[in-house]
Amino acid sequence: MGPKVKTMEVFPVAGYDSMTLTLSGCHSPYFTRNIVVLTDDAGHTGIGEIHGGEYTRQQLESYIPHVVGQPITDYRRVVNQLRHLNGKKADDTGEGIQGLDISQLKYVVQSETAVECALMDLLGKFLELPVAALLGDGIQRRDVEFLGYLFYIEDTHKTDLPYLQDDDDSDDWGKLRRLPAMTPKAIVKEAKAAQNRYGFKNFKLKGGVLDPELEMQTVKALHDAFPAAHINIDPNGAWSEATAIALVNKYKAAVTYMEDPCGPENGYSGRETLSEFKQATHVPVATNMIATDWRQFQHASALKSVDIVLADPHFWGLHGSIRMAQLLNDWGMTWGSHSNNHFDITLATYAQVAAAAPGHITPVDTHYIWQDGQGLLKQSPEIRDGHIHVSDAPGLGVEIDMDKLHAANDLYKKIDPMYYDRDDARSMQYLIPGWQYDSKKPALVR
Ligand code: GKR
Ligand code: MG
Repeated sequence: MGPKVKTMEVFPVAGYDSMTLTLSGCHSPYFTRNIVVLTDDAGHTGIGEIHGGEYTRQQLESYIPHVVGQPITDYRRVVNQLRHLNGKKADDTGEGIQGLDISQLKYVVQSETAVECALMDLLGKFLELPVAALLGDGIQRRDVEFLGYLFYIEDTHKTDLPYLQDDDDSDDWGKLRRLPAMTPKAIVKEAKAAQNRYGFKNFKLKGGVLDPELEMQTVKALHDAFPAAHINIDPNGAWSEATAIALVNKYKAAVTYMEDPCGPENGYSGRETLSEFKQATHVPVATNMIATDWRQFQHASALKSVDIVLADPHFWGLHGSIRMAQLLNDWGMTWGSHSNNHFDITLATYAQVAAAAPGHITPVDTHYIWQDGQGLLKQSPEIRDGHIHVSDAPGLGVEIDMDKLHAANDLYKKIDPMYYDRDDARSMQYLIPGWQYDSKKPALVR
């Protein structure tokens, strides 16, 4: 039967963030995550990371009696049982996970995937194989490309919130990532600093913040500065279909693909408007909004609404994400992964899952560059030349640093509980009093 799980612990943790902007508002000074740590009777430790917040922490804690004592080799049965304890997605409006209404995010997160990850880490250590070798048809690539994820950044001095400043003056990236960046020029500078540190070849700009024309001017400035780079902008469905078509046709030379350029409007679903967008522009579409489960995916593919499905393992599970990658590859479509703020355990997980995704994949999203320096591992995976190398090291290929984990857990206990669940309206209201989320209005257009 192999080793059995001896202990399971759940650590809510916090880290610092920049004042980055999205359709949902402004990132808070802190972000939170939940970390699962398992030990087995073979003496190994397995880890998994998932979104923060008390709702998810409580779900994870309720899993403990169903995990402790179970054989790690039978982990699929264990995870399947947890999945059924969760029941149905509570927010299923049919439009997908993310109208970027952050209050709903907790219902989207599949907390059992943190346990799946930790169990696979243990199994990999037992079998002396990387997690990627245990997924799908095994390792498909050793070097996984990540994209440079750029954000507009607001001036923290407009608030009295405890945003971190001056935490890293080792290079331009360390300095710039905490400073305001609201113009095409400033975003190009941000991209250059990120490229210098991480070697990114390709970039994504988070949109849904300024007037769409201004955001496309930023995309053009990025294209002019990095003519060989693939550039993608993601307004999270905020633009009208007509705006998205007009702007993408105007700036077509600058974009390689668009991520959720438009969404539901006037009685048409996001799957319908994106299908029309594709017909009108012939520009590929990526999504983490309209194909977020298999039933939505079936409709999205029938309508030919998407080309790239960003199947984040936190939402699909590690095996679920690879099941999607295999199907997309067989159908001539493309796999990628969405991300939220995360620590380095998630970074290692993305690298393992992407290493097992067959065929051509799109560079993986990561927010990690905004958190770099706050790792929970003895050694964080390194992004070099825009890639993470997946070695033969077993499991996730990394080891938890318990001192760092306890420090991040202490920070969680120290911060105001109002930060436990993500609320991007709070900081935004310093910029625009009374600001409220509107899925059809860029955050600074009111
Ligand atoms: O972290 O603010 C953010 C992102 O906007 C995130 O919430 C999105 O879910 O990055 C994500 C996306 O690609 O839509
Ligand atoms: Mg997206």
